Amino acid sequence: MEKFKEVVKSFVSGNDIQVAPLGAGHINDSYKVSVDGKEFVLQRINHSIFKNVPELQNNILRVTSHIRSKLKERGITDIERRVLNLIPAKNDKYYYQDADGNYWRLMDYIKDSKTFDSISPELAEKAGEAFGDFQSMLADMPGKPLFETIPDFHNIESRLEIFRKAVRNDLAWRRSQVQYIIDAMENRADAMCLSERLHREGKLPKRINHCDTKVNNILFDSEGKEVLCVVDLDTVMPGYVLSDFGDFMRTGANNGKEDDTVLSNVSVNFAVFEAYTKGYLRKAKAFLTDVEIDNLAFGAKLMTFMQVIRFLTDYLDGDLYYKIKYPRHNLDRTLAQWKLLGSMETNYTRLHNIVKWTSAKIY
Ligand code: GN1
Ligand code: MG
Repeated sequence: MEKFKEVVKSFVSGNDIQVAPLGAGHINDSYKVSVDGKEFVLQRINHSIFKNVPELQNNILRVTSHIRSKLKERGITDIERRVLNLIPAKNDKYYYQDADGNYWRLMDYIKDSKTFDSISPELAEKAGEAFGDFQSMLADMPGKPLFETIPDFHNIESRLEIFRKAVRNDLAWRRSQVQYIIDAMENRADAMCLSERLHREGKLPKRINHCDTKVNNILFDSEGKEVLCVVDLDTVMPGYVLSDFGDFMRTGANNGKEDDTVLSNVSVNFAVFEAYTKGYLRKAKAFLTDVEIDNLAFGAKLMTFMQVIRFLTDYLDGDLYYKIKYPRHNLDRTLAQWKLLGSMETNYTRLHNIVKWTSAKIY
């Protein structure tokens, strides 16, 4: 507690400081803090993953400032609930480094908000609008390109390289147990590199993406009816729009959980898929190219495949990256994501048609 107080006081002054754990992220540690009654979110930034915290915080500052100015132009009145607000530390930086080398940041807590791990079609449509709007607001952000907070974060070719290295090294002696999954993923690997090939051929652009469009990175109002704000901006960086579309589908359009151990629960939720597509294209169609739209459904398969690869890599490495709750957690995550991938593959024509027909109805 004394430690937390020292950190909080490096940002704001106060007497009565309360701290409680918050959220379920796999990477950073988050806390809800109250200082003399005013509420904040305090986060310890995982700097073994985000290696350049000053650049990371600078990205978030640029992105939130740009969004704030767009919301002002639109005449939005409750801006403090619609975009994250970073609090500067007393040293005027947007982070504080403690004596142990840990990095911390503080933000205003958005009141009367909640998150979901799975959602209804009605909410999915609103979430689609929110992420479509997020990309469109950032489309004209001035200045140099955003810093890549994790280089090659959603680059499947580089993810496959890292995966193959983990297979070769077999650090945790788990390879023989999962060889059948490794083989199944290798069979798909070449087809999954389509987006990188399209980019090299000049057919698929990079735009500012959120790069972690998990359903629980959207704050809804306390009644769970309206989207308030998109959060978790650590990975906002240049990428393909199909990644953002696909990662939402991976997490939102799944009838099961990301780490479901009852695999029969896991399959594509078509109603959510269609509703999100509708909301997203309503906001985004105007700035997307035909190639981007034609590859959105591929993005759902790609991001699910990538997540199988990432969880399996971490399982092979002996659980170095993701926080785990029990020893085989990364294996359960791998199996559940593989099951979802299978469901997307079986139904791919249907998913592709949903995007095509939805897009045809939007002008
Ligand atoms: C991580 O921050 P969090 O827990 O929402 C990860 C995402 C993965 C996700 C899998 C920086 O997201 O890329 O898709 O876990 N973030 C990072 O659930 O690696
Ligand atoms: Mg994240």
